[in-house]
Amino acid sequence: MSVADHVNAPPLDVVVVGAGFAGLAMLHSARTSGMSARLLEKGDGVGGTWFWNRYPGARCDIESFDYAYSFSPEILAEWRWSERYARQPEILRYLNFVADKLGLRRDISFGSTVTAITFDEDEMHWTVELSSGEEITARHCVLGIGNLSKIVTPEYAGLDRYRGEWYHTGMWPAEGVELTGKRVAVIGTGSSGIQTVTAIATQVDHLYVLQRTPNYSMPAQNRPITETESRAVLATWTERRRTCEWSDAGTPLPPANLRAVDVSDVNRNFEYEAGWQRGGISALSGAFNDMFTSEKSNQYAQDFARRKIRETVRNPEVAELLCPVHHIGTKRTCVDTGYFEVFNRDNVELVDLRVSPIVEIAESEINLRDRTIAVDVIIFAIGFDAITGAFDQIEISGRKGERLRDKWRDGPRTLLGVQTAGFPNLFFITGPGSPSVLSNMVVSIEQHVDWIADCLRHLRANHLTCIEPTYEAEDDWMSHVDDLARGTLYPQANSWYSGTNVLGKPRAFNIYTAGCHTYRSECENIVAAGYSGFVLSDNIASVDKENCP
Ligand code: NA7
Repeated sequence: MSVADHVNAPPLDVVVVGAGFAGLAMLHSARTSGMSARLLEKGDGVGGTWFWNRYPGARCDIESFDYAYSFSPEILAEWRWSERYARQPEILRYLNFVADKLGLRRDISFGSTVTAITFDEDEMHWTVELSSGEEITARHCVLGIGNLSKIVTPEYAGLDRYRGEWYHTGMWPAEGVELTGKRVAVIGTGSSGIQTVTAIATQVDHLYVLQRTPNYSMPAQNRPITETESRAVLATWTERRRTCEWSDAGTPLPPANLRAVDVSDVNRNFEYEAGWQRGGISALSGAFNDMFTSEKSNQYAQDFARRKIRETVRNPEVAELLCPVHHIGTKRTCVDTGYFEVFNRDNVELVDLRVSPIVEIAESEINLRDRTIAVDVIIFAIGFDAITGAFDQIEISGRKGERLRDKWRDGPRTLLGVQTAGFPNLFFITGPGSPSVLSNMVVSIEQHVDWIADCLRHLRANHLTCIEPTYEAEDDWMSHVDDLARGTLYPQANSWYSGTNVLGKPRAFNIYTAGCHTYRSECENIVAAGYSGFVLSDNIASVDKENCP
């Protein structure tokens, strides 16, 4: 069937938007629950983040064994990861393998950009409008549109006159880009920039790394996975996954029991060094339990990370420029294999944009305040309008015609990150107000997919037709999320976590910071209490009456 087959047809049970990890799992779950479902995806293939982010060196910062679905024993048994941290092409192959294995493609419409989603109160369904003008209807709508899917568009004076090639890491051409022997500038030193720089340094003629803010980066300690290791991990994988689900960040790392402020310098450095050798995003944050709550603890970890940079980068001036000063972890920590070493190469030059910002881009060069850089290729690794950006790309209207973008003007409002009041039967996967990007996304995605599927089955079993949070419960939840965040160092940083990387976006830290374990308990308790904080009904009129802002 195609989209056309659903036009003027009776409403589907579920329409899902986005064919990344979230959407694929949701489609599968809806189908296995006996619901009619269709998934709409703007790209030409499955993959979401991993479909678009094909830049050189793109790699996951969660271990491959844990960055995988748990719902299919068959997939688990048949798939083999080749490296501790998988590269983008391998993750994309995995998602294609899953889509084929589960026969998902027959219910996916590719090349289908959703432009509007409108709730019809008379008919009690959602109308989903595509850029083609086609419309389909569904009783429930689930958005798996990603936390990092709307790129920050480069807006530099003169870019339209630039004659060279330019690319954004988040929209990298599928056919790849030939960079051999070229003069290349990478703008941005977040995860995407750091991975790109490391991957292309040996290939290009000259590489300019244009840095505005230096970032902390932990060594991946990446390595191939042998068949023997795979078998050993798979033998106890179910327990490992359960550990992830009830952990702080959705990974199998044992919880740290000590505070950095309570141990001697020798012991502290011993723990940091052990973490460094273990590698990965929690190399330092996993060593003690107070890095995100204590200035002093955070300072210890910062000092250790800066010392590593100074030990690695031979030119002391360059090393100082690469040393970050913000609280470690409050901007997304990067993971690398040889990033700082790149700056010991003769063909790599670090350019400090704080000293000399970009003034404009000319026909064949970038004009900085103090100098000009002639380049053949510019790579913008300048990030995403995260968390809420993807929502803004769709005109979403709920009860009484209220627009989501109006409701969320000062920041998103949800209960649990799965629903927002006034928008019945509309669900979000890893939405704002949930642990989302502070956790292993696949574990958090599966939790939400299970929660939503259970909820839909509950509605069906009880002959109910709609669910939405109460405004009161939503306010309480967002205050709770805010209180938790204020107890940490996170909100102090300028980053995509709090929206400060996008001009004009309200500063708001809407990520649940108390960990996956606590969040999971909160979700379970709400269900056990009969979906407390939600209005469940068999008619919209009673929802209208009961739930007012
Ligand atoms: P990030 O982490 O938001 O990094 C973007 C980088 O680009 C960061 O260094 C920014 O500096 C820099 N930036 C942004 N705008 C500009 C302009 N106008 N001029 C110069 N430099 C700029 O995005 P990524 O794509 O690297 O990573 C996103 C997530 O994807 C990552 O955390 C992983 O979870 C996967 P700033 O810090 O704002 O000074």
